[in-house]
Amino acid sequence: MSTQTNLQKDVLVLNMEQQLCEIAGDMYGRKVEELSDQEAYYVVLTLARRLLSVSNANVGKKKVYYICAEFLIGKLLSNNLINLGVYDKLEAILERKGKSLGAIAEAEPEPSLGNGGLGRLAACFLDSIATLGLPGEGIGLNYHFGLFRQVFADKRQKALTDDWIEEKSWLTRTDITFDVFLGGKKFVSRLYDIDVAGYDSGVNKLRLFDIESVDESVVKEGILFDREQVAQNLTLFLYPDDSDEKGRLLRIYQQYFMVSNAAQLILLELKESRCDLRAMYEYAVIQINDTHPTLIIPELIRILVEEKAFTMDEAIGVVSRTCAYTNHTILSEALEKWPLAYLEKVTPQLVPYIKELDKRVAQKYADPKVQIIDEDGRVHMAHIDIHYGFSVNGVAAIHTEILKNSELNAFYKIYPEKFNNKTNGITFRRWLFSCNRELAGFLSGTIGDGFKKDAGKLEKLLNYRDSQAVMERLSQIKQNRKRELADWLERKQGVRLNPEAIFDIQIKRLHEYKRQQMNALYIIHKYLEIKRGKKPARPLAFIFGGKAAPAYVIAQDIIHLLLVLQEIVGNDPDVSPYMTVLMVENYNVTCAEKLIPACDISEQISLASREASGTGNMKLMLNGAVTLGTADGANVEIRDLVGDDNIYIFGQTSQEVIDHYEKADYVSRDYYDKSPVIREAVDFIMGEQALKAGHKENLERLYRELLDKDWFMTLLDLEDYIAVKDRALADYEDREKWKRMMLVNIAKAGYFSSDRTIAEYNREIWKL
Ligand code: 26Q
Repeated sequence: MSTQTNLQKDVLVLNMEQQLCEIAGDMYGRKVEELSDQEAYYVVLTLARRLLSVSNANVGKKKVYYICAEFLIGKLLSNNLINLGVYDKLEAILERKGKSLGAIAEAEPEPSLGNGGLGRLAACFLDSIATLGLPGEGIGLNYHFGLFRQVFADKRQKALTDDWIEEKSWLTRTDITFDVFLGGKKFVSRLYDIDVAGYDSGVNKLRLFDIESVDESVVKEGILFDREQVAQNLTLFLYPDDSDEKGRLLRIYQQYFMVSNAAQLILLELKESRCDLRAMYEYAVIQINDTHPTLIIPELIRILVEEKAFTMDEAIGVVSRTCAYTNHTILSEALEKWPLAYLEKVTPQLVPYIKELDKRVAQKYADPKVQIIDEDGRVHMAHIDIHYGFSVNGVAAIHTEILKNSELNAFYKIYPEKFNNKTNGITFRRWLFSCNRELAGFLSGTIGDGFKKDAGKLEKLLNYRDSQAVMERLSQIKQNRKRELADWLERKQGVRLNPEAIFDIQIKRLHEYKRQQMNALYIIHKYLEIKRGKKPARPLAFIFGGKAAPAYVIAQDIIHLLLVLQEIVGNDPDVSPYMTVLMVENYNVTCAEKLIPACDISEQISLASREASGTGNMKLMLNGAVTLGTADGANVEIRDLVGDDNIYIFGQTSQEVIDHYEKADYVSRDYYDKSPVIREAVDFIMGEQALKAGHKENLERLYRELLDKDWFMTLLDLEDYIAVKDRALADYEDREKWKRMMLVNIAKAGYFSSDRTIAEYNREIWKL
């Protein structure tokens, strides 16, 4: 905690320069000034690890175990230095030696141990748990290859392996090993720890389990590998959200491996703190993220019954008071249902317990919607969490309402007291202090440092809503980030963006419900307008970033369309002075840190009711972007905070969408037939120009999908989207108005600090 003194750390910080030189000497036999950025990175890493190792741990009677299959932590160096309170000092020391800390930090390989929102949220939460001084740790898996590296070849996504682990890294190999039984065979795990520094606070741990027998050479081409050899491939890969059947069986192996280790670690720690297991819930709370760690429930029950002499009733009672579940998605296809036969194969030891849990539910409730095992013999993981946990939360207000009133309504009727909302948040340390130091510095200078510990204080900025000088500075800072982004993209991808253009950015995983395809249709519409002579007031830059699960065919097709548009627009001299389309390759946390501060218009255009929350929307708002979005997920709360004048909301409401699904009355072809604007844009996909630039196979499939199915209702909102987006672009020309909108968005972003979210989890669920 900040109030605790820590002499050892203070001394280290005082002698930081000397330490740095000593480490450089020991590692390379050279002076710091003579090191490459890469070498300097390892030196600074070593120094930071030393500082972490002498920092105080956050301890207390009760601890939260945040179990998650993904922790998308991103590069850690800058963030750790900021949280340790030494960034500025170290930057100055290095500068005197002719080195740039920013450039050194770039040398770190990014640990991409997550697919997207859920994994990044887990990383933000660890930062806030540590910052608030709460005892807690993350538990997950040490994937040798993070999410695949995306490259574009022939205007298609290619997936390559992402090996991020180097000899010197943030991982600490521990002596803790456990036996895990998979498919009846014994495997030995090992625990690796990563220190997580709180901002001006103590340190917690992220605990990642691994297996020693993993063999990276089983990877053949791209990310293909032999899936039969469990021992060699158990923690080899993070699975892309949405995989094929074989991949899925391996997912269960991974999930049980994670959960078995987690259960053993928790019980070990409880033993060390001499807790009475019958009061386990007074010492531990387990937060289950999505259904991936659900098997921890039957696993703990099994251990208590078989090894700790609990009766079944006692075990179920204690575990149910310890576990809480967070739902991160309402797409029914994403709610895990595993065939019992799979579980028999991977974890036969759990099957009797799952059957017992099922039997108890069946005895009490007749409704087939709430059963654990359905008539097809599939185990509904979320149902285990809801029946046998004490809390069920959604991740944004509207999402929780949809869970209560529609998706999980049958459960809400049984357990209204379990349901609660915890609107997501983001750590301002990474998403403001680190990625936009100039903005953070300017804010400190204007409204004081208070917002750094209490994000709500950002509202003080509203006092300056009529200050020309403040708004001018905000706009200059945005311009600086746009220039930096343009330079970086030119180096990275050889495409030059005009920093004077409006930067319209959509960055997130590719998914039909997120509707990148709707943005693409807008771009086609704009392109054709310009061709007909209707020039925009200022150049437009449409920037995308995101990966598509390799098995998700339509998502691949959408990437293809975007790359085709990038080429058509880029090669057309009539249009290229007025607009650019750019799909950033291999979008990851590092890219996000450069794109977000440079954004003018934040695209949050999911089909209403489908995006649980979104967190990119919060990061973009915090950095002064204005949201163009549907009334979905946290966009709704953004609107409530900034007011209708400071956001662009369009499209049908979540209730209207839910009604369409219920009545099955949405027919995309009707919209196509009715509207010449829609028809023209959709037809462009199969027009001569597109077919010449792209592949018929991809384009035709996407075209047919839009016309014959369009499950996520792209055409439903397209006309409204075009109208509102055009209005936003026109408003941008009213520079005063726009700058004030930027200011209001920044000022109101405080609510989305993950410190607020975590304080709520703690107050209402964890009670640490
Ligand atoms: C499941 C089975 C097999 C393979 C992969 C998966 C899998 C993996 C990852 C399913 C889902 C995910 C990730 C989900 C996710 O990121 N959800 C997002 O969570 C964010 C944090 O709460 C929300 O802001 C987003 O709205 C939500 O989409």
